[in-house]
Amino acid sequence: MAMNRRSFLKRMLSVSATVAIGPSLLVATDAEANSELLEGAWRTSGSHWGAFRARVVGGEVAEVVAFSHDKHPTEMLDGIKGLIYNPSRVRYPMVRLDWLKKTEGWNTTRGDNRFIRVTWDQALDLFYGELERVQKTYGPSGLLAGQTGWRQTGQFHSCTTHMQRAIAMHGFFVKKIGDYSTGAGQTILPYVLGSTEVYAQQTSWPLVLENAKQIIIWANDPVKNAQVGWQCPTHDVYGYFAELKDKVAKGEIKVISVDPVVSKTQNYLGCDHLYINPQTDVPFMLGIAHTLYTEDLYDKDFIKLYCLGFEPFVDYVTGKTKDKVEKTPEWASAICGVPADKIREFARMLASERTQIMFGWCVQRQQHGEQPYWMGAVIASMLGGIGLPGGGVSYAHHYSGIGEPATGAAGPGGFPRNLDPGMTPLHNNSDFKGYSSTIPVARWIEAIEEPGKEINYNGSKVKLPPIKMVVVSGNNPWHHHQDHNRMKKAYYNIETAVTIDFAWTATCRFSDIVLPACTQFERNDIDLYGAYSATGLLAMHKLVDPLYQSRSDFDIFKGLTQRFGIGKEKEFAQDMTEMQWVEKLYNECAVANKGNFEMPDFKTFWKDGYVSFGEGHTFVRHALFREDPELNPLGTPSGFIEITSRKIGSYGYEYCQEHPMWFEKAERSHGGPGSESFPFWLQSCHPDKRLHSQMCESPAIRETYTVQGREPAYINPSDAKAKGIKDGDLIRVYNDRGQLIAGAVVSDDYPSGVIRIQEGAWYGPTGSEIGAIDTYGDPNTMTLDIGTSELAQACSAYTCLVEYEKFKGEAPAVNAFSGPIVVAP
Ligand SMILES: Nc1nc2c(c(=O)[nH]1)N[C@H]1C(S)=C(S)[C@@H](COP(=O)(O)OP(=O)(O)OC[C@H]3O[C@@H](n4cnc5c(=O)[nH]c(N)nc54)[C@H](O)[C@@H]3O)O[C@H]1N2
Ligand SMILES: Nc1nc2c(c(=O)[nH]1)N[C@H]1C(S)=C(S)[C@@H](COP(=O)(O)OP(=O)(O)OC[C@H]3O[C@@H](n4cnc5c(=O)[nH]c(N)nc54)[C@H](O)[C@@H]3O)O[C@H]1N2
Ligand SMILES: [Mo]
Repeated sequence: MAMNRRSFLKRMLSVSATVAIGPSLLVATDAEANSELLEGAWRTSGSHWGAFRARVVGGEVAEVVAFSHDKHPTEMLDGIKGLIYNPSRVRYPMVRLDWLKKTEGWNTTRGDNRFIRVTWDQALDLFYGELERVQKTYGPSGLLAGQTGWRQTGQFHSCTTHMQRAIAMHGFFVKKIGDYSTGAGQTILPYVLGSTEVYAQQTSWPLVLENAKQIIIWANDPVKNAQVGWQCPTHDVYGYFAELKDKVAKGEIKVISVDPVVSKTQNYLGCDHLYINPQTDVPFMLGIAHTLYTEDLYDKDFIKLYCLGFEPFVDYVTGKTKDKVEKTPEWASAICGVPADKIREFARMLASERTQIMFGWCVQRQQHGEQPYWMGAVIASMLGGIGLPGGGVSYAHHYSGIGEPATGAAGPGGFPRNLDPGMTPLHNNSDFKGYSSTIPVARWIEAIEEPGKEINYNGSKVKLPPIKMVVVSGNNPWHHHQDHNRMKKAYYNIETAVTIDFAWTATCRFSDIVLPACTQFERNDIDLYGAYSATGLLAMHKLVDPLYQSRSDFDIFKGLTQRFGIGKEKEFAQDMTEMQWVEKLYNECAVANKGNFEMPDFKTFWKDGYVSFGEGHTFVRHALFREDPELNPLGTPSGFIEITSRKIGSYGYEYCQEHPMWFEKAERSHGGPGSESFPFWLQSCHPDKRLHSQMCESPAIRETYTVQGREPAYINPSDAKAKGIKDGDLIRVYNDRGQLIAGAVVSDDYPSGVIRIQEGAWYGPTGSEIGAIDTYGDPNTMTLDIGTSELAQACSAYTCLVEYEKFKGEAPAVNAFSGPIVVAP
């Protein structure tokens, strides 16, 4: 590729002094790769928020506009510039003062945020030294590097993959199973429907719109949640939402949102609302099942042909077994708050016409979260619509464009997470000394707290390993994990915490070594356009050079592996540069698609920034199974829908038995346990205007929703009035586990007894002491950290009660976004 000398010189001149001393190993190659992208030219990129083009002027991103193929761009694109340029950027490698000096009590001062600046070499030497020490002292069970999260998009620069491959070259480490999103769902549904369902393609929206007469949006807010995607979203699904809105207005499809709150989706569609008390979907569904059964409204043929174990379930519903209580609508009503007549009416309505039930994921991110999903499958089976277009049950229509027609094109592969054949770790010791090498993802704090404890998990025993070192990249556990004060205390047992991030999140604050990564906008990559639709491929053109002393994760881990021995960094990188990798992934994708989709050569693709795979095709979930259950069995033990699971029954668990059941929660509002002391249910739903904690740091977009600079807390007008709180006031929200300051937004969308604070708000405690008030408003300051049940051991963030009051006195300043307190060594 010929170097355009003039643009290269111009680029060099526009690079600021700090960046010029930056150590990128790949500057020459990058400049070459971008040489055709002239100063001031539009560059293309994908992201979790959608595709866009950006113009760079004078070495700075000047403008970001939505990609022309995206007809429904999210306003979160306005936050992109703020991700690159903001005071929270991690600028230099930093080491925590008390940790480095081993000051007395050094292990209890994490979170005081005092750090000293070190060079890259010093930081990587320290990181390597700690890996050595922990492997030699404790072996592989001492190191946790298995957590993953919403690292930025890009097939090559998947940062956690880089971290895990590098560490695997050093030695074995503790890994995780499951995720925070769907831990309960992905564990229970394979027993019931034969696949996780939550990450599977679902019936295409055009077929749903054509065939469904009724859609139940159950614990689900797709209009809010489809704004982001695991890979770059096309947002085509918003075209279908618009059609649905139109059909609702014309009375062609009846849509009901089953939710304690009035969601963004309900407001958008103008659909009906069925209010339900929080965490009580199972009693409501049992009441529905009771009506369908006793009024003979269920599809007996479907149950006979496609399901197993209906009778034991019916015996439970009719009160013959277990608690011997008949699950009448009256029984259900007393718990779920829906009048008994309304439950009957709802059940009759479901049975009257073809109904598509669409669950969100929130309802399984609570204690016993396995049960509502299992019950949902049972209700859908009784209705008999599974496998029909516009019928049955789905658990993913809100996620990553699922339901958009798909082209079937192969997407690009990625950088390898594991070692290549023939590679061996420096410390080839896989002896976990009887501890488990894999733990359910959300039980890691419990492991740090109580090493050696045995817990049940999905039919097996897990012995929690004695973790002494934690390495985090591409996720932010000090927002995503529950009960931060418990985390603080648990971390006293940790000897070393290393974080690699571009943003000075709370996870950096609670770490000992922090390495500055660059953002996706400071490197080249390739993205799939439409995670499930495979609509096309996007070039992710580097916009600017890595800011300050940040490096790409690829470069960071080349630097680390260099310390493992001569030539190790080459082994890590398979001796290829960033651009060679991007080109290789593209070319392999072209080979995989040969004959079906013709792709231009790499140079042309890189110049144009986009390749389209054309129109997608429609699909009906479970249609093949319905067509012939013998020829196309489900992946369950029997091949049928398992209303009763012998296998689960054989585990002998208390809170997940052989068929779905109602279990009372540890904490529940509206008269449930704990509500006398803490009457309000805290729902820490996914944020409308950011992706978890990402973009919370972006000042322009944060200003559009904060209240006096704090995270909003959405509360009910009569509750607010009773407490003398007005819209715009600061409030203190608290329970026995923690406290925070938030800004009140008083809205009729929230029922009495409910408070919403969106997850992902940056944790900014006033100090390192247990119980310090959070100045910005991270709900995980207060959430409960327990597993859903012995089956999935998944995140139960939505089982949480709190109290709140008007904030009195002078509120401490927000300290979440200003980076570390830099002290002299
Ligand atoms: N209370 C409550 N808690 C929850 C939830 C809830 O509903 N309620 N939801 C849960 C769910 S479903 C999820 S998925 C999790 C999400 O939890 P996370 O995935 O941990 O959340 P993110 O904020 O996306 O964190 C990603 C982090 O990676 C960093 N990062 C991004 N790209 C790169 C990169 O290229 N290199 C490096 N080095 N770093 C990068 C970002 O700056 C950010 O700090 O939260 C869970 N926690
Ligand atoms: N804008 C944006 N979109 C996102 C994300 C983001 O951070 N920002 N994160 C993505 C990720 S990682 C995930 S996992 C998904 C999350 O997807 P979900 O978990 O489905 O999303 P939530 O918005 O938290 O919850 C959906 C709805 O469930 C309702 N709900 C909560 N509890 C109950 C209950 O007990 N019963 C009933 N009936 N309803 C209940 C809530 O009121 C809310 O309206 O979203 C994805 N999409
Ligand atoms: Mo998630």
